[in-house]
Amino acid sequence: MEEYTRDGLASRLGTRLIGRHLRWHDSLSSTNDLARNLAEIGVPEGTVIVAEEQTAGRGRHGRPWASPRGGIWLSVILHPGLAPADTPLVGLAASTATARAIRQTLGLLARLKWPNDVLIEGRKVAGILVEAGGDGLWVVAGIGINANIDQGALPDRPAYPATSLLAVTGRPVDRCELACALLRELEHRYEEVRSEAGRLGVLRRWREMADTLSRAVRVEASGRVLEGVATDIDDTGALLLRQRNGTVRRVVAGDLTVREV
Ligand code: BT5
Repeated sequence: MEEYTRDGLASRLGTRLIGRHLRWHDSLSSTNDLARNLAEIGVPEGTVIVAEEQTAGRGRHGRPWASPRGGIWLSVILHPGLAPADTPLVGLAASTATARAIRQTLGLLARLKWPNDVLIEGRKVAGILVEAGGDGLWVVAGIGINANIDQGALPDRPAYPATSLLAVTGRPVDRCELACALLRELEHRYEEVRSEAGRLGVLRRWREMADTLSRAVRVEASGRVLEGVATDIDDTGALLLRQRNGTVRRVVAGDLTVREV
């Protein structure tokens, strides 16, 4: 097993953009916080910030993200040049890359829950936090994977059942190999996001791994609860929800749970 260190990762990576500049920290409040500051001062696109632990890891809407030692907690600075409405595609690219990297390195059937969660056996193993700024110049993609984390160190009552790769496989995973696969996958998916034709590829791959399409779901969006069948995502990554009265509603952001019917 390759050591999970800056040098270990840098020597194996072989990417052209993502991770060419790597910053490694033992402990940070949040890799997204540092990434945002660095994006503002104009560090090169593709810079990756890794932390062994986060003391104030964040989910969406400022929710806490448990980030003890043993996980993969990293943020990538990107300059996608997308219209604001298309920014969610970066999240789809990042979650697709995460699930594909888990499949490639561990052979586990990772699946996707809209918008950006990665599930194994219906439990959340990874989450993505995408933040944009600089008047649309930069986007930070924060990726958290519960790699070598004991089940007991995960939140007690998460919004969605949580798991870790250690809990699923019963043995520590090679974080260096997994992070390497993740950044390589992200490089490919990010290239796709930046071209019209490529975007269709990102959407297609996301759909192929989607756990939540064609299912009865509940979505909490802007303080409202919507129910229906998740029929598809559109070309900006918004969820299309067919409601009981037959109308299809487009949901740009929200929290989805599958309803047991
Ligand atoms: C997310 O938010 O899933 C985005 C998580 C992004 C984390 C990465 S780590 C690197 C970078 N730096 C950061 O500070 N963040 C990013 P959301 O969908 O809002 O889910 C948050 C909810 O998941 C919380 O309210 C908890 O219920 C639950 N949760 C907290 N920690 C978890 C964990 N480690 N695994 C699974 N669920 C967790």
